[in-house]
Amino acid sequence: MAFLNIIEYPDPRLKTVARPVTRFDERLSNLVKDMAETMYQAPGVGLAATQVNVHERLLVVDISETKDRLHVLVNPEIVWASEEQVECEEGCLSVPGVYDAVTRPAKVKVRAQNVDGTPYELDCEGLLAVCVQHEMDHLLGKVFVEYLSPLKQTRIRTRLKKRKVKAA
Ligand code: K1U
Ligand code: ZN
Repeated sequence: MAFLNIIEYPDPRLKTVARPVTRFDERLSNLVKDMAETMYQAPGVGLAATQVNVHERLLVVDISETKDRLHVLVNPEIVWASEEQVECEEGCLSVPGVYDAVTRPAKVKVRAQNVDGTPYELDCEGLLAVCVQHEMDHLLGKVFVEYLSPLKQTRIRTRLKKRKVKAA
């Protein structure tokens, strides 16, 4: 297993739209293991393949404190979303140090495949619903800061540029 490099905003590769996964092979199961390890080590509660520069429809999520409830979603699709919306503070491993409120459907039902290709459905609410929607946005090339005002987006870009210069 290996830790993968997480791409940071505003890297243009984060805008890539992921293609469906078609091969459920050893390469996929190794990628899932590496993504899970990278997410736990970061630490984070979710990670989309886009963030590790793999442009395939795959994400991992684990919102448990015990880090033993990993959800692997291959080719996820939202098949139902509640009318009820919820505002939640979001963060992103690709936008380090930035947290802000985003409003999304409070509950979603997601159809996905597991690492073997077996289809299943997942009913999500609370942080799981927020996290799954956030990760699915990554697969469409969208980062949560795009829900914020243009002024906030400019400030975030400036802050991250300064952070990068300082780290160099
Ligand atoms: O980068 C990502 O997409 C992962 C992101 C998921 C997320 C968190 C909160 C709301 C929406 C989406 C993170 O994991 S950011 C880090 C974080 O929130 C966290 C880290 C350690 C423990 C608990 C939470
Ligand atoms: Zn993110």
